[in-house]
Amino acid sequence: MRDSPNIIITGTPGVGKTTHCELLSQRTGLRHLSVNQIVKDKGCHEGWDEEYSCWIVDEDRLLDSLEDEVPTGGCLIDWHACDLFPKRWIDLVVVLRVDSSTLYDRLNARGYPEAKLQENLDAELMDVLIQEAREAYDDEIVVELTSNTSEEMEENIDRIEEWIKRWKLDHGSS
Ligand code: DAT
Repeated sequence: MRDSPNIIITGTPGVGKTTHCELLSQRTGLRHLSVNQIVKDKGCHEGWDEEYSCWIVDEDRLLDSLEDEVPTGGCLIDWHACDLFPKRWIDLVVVLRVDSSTLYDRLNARGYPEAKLQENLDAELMDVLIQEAREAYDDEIVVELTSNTSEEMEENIDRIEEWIKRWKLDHGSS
């Protein structure tokens, strides 16, 4: 039993996961778990992929290192994948979406190598993350939100904050 929900904030790199999690953490007190950071800090990987410039994640080691923290609740899980977390851990999955041109600009500004940039643009166009979320979790807990502008981000934050308050009321923990 947890008295605060666990929320996955997912989506293609560049959609705004980190920005949403930081704002939500400030507003709600939920903890921002940056999975990229955990993979790096706790060594949950099998080395560095030069072509895509990212860690090759060891999912078993990652889950082991989250096992103590996540089940107790109150986590905003920030990652570009979502289907490895056990269903019993998760109360809401937010999939952020952006237009191709916006995503291109954001990833280009990050200096992504061409192969990685193109792979992520394709993934966003082909609905990879929303499909992964719908396959892994019940439809009722999966929400798709757009994040092209700061106004949309504000609306998203308000909406998720309201959802957290309602979850706490429903679970007698507000
Ligand atoms: P992610 O964690 O999904 O990789 P991010 O939070 O680091 O993405 O955001 C990538 C960049 O885009 C960063 O410079 C902040 C900006 N950004 C994110 N969401 C935005 C939004 N809704 N409106 C405008 N800029 C946004």
